[in-house]
Order: sequence, then C-alpha cells, then structure tokens
Amino acid sequence: MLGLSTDSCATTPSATTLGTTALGAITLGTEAIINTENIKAGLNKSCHSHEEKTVNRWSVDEIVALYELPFSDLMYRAQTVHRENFNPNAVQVSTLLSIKTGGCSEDCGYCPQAARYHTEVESEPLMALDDVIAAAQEAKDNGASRFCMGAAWRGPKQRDLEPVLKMIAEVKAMGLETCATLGMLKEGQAEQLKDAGLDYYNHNLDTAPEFYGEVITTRTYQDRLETLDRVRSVDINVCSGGIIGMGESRNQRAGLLAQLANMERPPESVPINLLTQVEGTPLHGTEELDPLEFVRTIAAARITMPSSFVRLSAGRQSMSDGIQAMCFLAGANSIFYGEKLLTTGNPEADSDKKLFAKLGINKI
Ligand code: SAM
Ligand code: DTB
Ligand code: SF4
Repeated sequence: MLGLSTDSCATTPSATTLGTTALGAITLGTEAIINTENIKAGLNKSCHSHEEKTVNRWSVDEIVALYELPFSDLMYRAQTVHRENFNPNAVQVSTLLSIKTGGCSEDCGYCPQAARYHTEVESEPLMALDDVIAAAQEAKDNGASRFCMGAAWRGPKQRDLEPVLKMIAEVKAMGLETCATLGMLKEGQAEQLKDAGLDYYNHNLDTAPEFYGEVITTRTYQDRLETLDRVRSVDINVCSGGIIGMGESRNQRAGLLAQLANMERPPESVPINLLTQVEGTPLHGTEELDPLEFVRTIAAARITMPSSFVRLSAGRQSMSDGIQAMCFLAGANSIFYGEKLLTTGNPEADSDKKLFAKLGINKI
C-alpha cells in the first residue's frame, strides 16, 4: 500500500516542517531544494516497496485546502505559480493515435475499449507502419510537436512490442517527440522503448489508491507504480495523470494529485482527463461533475506540480470555450489536438485554432 496520504510516512518532513507554509508558494527552485535536502538527509522515506522514491511535499489535506480556497484566490495562486515557471500564453500540442483499438482484457470501468463491455468499439489489429507514419505526418503538418501512440493492451507482449518499436523510431526520425501508452511494462521493455527513441511514456494512476479498486479490478495501483518506476529508471519522460468525474470524492481527487506531486520526480507531463461517459461502460450514467470542480483540479495540479506540463485532456468536447479558457488560466498548458482522442471525439482542429486565436495562445 502506498499511502502517502496516510500517517505511515510521518517521519518524512512535510513542506511545512521544511519552512514553507502549507499554502505558501512552492516554486520550482524551492521544490528542488526540498527534494535535495530530503535526499541528502536520507529522510525521503519511501512508504512502500517499489523503487520510486517519494517526498512528502504535499499532504492530501493541504491539497484539499487548496480546493477549498475561494475560487478567485485559488486561480490567483495557480496563475502566480504558472507565470513563475512558464510562458502563460504558450500551450504544448500533442496528437493521439490509437494504433491498436479495442478488445482489451482489462476491466477499467471508464473504458470503451475493454472487450467485456458492449460498446460501439470493435477490436482491430495493430495498425500498419505506413498508416501510422501518414497519421504522424498529418499531425506534424497541423502543428503538433508530440505524437502519442496508444494501444488497448494490458501490456505489450514481446511480439506486439517489436512493430511498435519500429513505429517509434520512424516517428522520431520525422522530427516529432514520441509518446506511447501501451499498458504495463515488463522487465526489459522500457529499455527497448528507450533505445527505439521514445521520449515520453503515458501511464496514468487515474485516481486515488483507495478508489482504484472500485474502478479497476484486473490490476493494482502497485502494478501502475512499478511500470512508472521502469520508465523513470531508463530516463524516459513520465506522463501520468488521471480521470476526474468518476464518482470519486474531492478528497480522492486530492489523493491522486498527492500521489503524483510526491513522486521523487513528479511527472513531466500530467494529463487531467474529464471522464467521457461511454454507453455500455460501467461508469456510464455517473453524476456529471461541476465544471468548476474540474477547473479547481487543474489549478491544484498546477500549484502542486509547478514545473510539469498539465494537460487538459479528455472531455474538452463537452466544455464551453469559457471553461477551457479558465483551465488555461488555472495553469493547463498542453492539449490533445485533432478530431479524435483514441476512440472518442475531440474538438475539431479548426475550432481549436479559433479558440487559440481568441485567447492569444501560441503553440509550443
Ligand atoms: N491500455 C493502456 C493503459 O490503460 O494504460 C493505454 C491506453 S488507455 C486508453 C490510456 C488512458 O486513457 C487511461 O489510463 C485513462 O486515463 C484514459 N481513458 C480511457 N478511457 C477514458 C474515458 N472514457 N474518459 C477519460 N479518460 C479515459
Ligand atoms: C490520457 O491521459 N488521455 C488520453 C491519453 N492519455 C492516451 C486518452 C483519452 C482517452 C479517452 C477515451 C477514448 O478516446 O477512448
Ligand atoms: Fe485496456 Fe487501457 Fe482501456 Fe483499461 S484503459 S480497458 S487497460 S485500453
């Protein structure tokens, strides 16, 4: 059990005991100091067996306290942190491609690609290399800087991985940053991805540890952390975030952010997805989240992970321009661009161009 949110890590100095207040601005520099000091002092005690070191920068309660701030105060805090670390008018753009759609053996309650749920998604074979290259070229022509290839697998078998390594190498050679999300990695697979030229691996923690078992039963939180360790250990950038609006409590939303923010090195990229409800999945019919609670989650992610790219991910199609603008104001600085995510819709490229123009946002 990880339990950064529990007291089992009580000997780890919190940000508060290290001299910053719970709600005080933790800048990139300060964060780095906290991290190094903890490591030097040997105090970044890990509460669990997996190798990822954790630093108790943020308790769940401190993150809940951020959520509870008056909206304007929270937005001001998030904007301040954002401007200290990034150009506030620049947004990174990634394009997604589902290279292996449907037929997945897992039971993730949100996912239309799980074989066991009756959705409109059919199982398809792995895409051909040429088709992937053509999609990457189109993404590049449309201004994407990163191309993310997703597969509906529990994890890649070696015979599945070989063709994906070729795709990564070819996409990289086109001058795009490469990202893949293929499920859990076994020993040695992260090294192969690194050698092929993979820049980012996306592997979401998705929710707080204590809510995980209510959404997914075919794997554990610990399984996810182990894959993240494998990715980190070969120096591939980590992309990890979660889904909001699955019926979790605010405390659990804060719990997810605490898990991410307290990693020894927080993920370079943090996708925050709003649940896209798909008919046939167990989570279809979940009570809709107040959009302002989603904006608060973006702000809390920005404050707790000052130097990470925070991606406004799934769910944009159901958001007004106003809510998306508030997400950018709260510190989101990355999006998925292109008419499709993996199997569900995303705003038309043209409407995103108009939105960026209206807001004076430039693509990174
Ligand atoms: N199979 C791999 C895995 O699960 O890690 C990679 C692909 S999986 C579709 C990638 C991520 O998509 C999931 O971790 C989840 O965060 C997100 N996702 C899937 N279905 C979603 C939905 N209906 N709404 C929002 N996000 C979703
Ligand atoms: C992430 O956090 N969101 C993306 C990407 N990583 C792979 C996936 C969103 C999927 C939404 C549902 C679908 O289109 O199937
Ligand atoms: Fe499979 Fe990934 Fe969907 Fe879960 S989220 S069912 S692992 S494709």
